[in-house]
Amino acid sequence: MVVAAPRLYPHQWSWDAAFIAIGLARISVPRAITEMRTLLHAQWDTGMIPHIVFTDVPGYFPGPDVWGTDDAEAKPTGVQTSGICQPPIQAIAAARILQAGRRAGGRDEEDAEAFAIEVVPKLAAWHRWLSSARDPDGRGLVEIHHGWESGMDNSPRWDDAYAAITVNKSVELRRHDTALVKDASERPTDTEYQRYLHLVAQMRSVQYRDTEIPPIIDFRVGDVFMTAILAVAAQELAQMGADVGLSGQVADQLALATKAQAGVLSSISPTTGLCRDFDARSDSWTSAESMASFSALLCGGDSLVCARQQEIITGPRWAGHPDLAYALPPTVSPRAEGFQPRTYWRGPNWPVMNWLFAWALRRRGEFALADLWRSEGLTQLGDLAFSEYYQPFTAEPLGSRNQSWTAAVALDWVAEQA
Ligand code: 9WN
Repeated sequence: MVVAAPRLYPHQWSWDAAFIAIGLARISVPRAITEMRTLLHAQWDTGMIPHIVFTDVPGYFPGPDVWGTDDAEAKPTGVQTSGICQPPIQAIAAARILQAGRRAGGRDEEDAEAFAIEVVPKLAAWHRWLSSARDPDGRGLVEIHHGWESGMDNSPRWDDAYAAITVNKSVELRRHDTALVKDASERPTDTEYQRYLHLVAQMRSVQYRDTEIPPIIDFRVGDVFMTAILAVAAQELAQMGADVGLSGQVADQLALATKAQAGVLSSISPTTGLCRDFDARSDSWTSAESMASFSALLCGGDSLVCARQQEIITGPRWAGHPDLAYALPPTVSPRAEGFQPRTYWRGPNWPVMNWLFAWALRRRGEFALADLWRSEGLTQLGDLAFSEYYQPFTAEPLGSRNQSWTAAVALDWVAEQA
């Protein structure tokens, strides 16, 4: 397996692993398969793919002792994991591995076919779990119970939900991240971490049992971006299942994709035309503007909605802002109140997000914009820092260096462009 980053993240992360496998598939089908197998080996009995699979390397907080998932009945034994999940990129990666194997032929093709047959049922179970256990109110949106599940940890998307949380008993923070990333403003604050840990403690108190979490957790938000990814991932899986003769195993995936797509479209604000998350605790749509506001561009489903979102994201409020170093969308609009160009998910540009949106645009036939973001994205990565994120005006590399998924994105783009 590949760790998410050499020092900051010395373990395997779920959606990182999928992006990493997409990059690896360009240079080594067996390595891409190993990456995915390692992750899926840690899949819980419920179908959940945990967000972290721990190595025994120390130096990350919160580690296995804080998660305490050994008490969770659904966790497989012999592996240490966190107790939450992340966006479901895995079927997209599996389909790319199959494609790469078939392109290469020979042994790679045989391995990729065998791998596809092995993972189709696992990924189908994962999607089913997201669509059922994580949609307890039947709203059509995947509900998350921690900002980390969104992958966009401290995005303004979660500000209201987090503001409503009162942490009664503060936890001792043993953070390593702020020692490794020298400028603390690039990372979330201690107050944010107190809330993060509070939610982990709540889930742990019910041994991570799916049905017992919603009634007790202080964070329940329907995540529109995760839902859009589920919609495309389920479509990819339906196709891949049919390709390897396992149509029966994926019989529900297109319906599940349609439900997720409808969930995304139901979130569109009639005033802005943008997607929104739904806060189940306050029973209201959120108003924060972020890259997730453009989730319809990932899953499509309504050409007028997509055309409007594409116009906004390429306009001066976003990727067309005149002061940007590259014409790429920052995680938050530079014109939004609270935009912070150096702080994690509150403004910087994330290469992996550029890849995801460019991939989805290409898939929906939007070649010109997909080409532009690939070419701008590759130029940005020409600094060879492979940073976790970038200051959008100066292109200064921020967060971790040699972040694995950033390198993976570069590998895929270079090969695709060739
Ligand atoms: C918590 C590994 C992960 C990414 C997330 C990113 C960051 C972790 C952290 O790093 O989150 O999961 O410790 O900050 O926000 O998207 O998967 O690269």
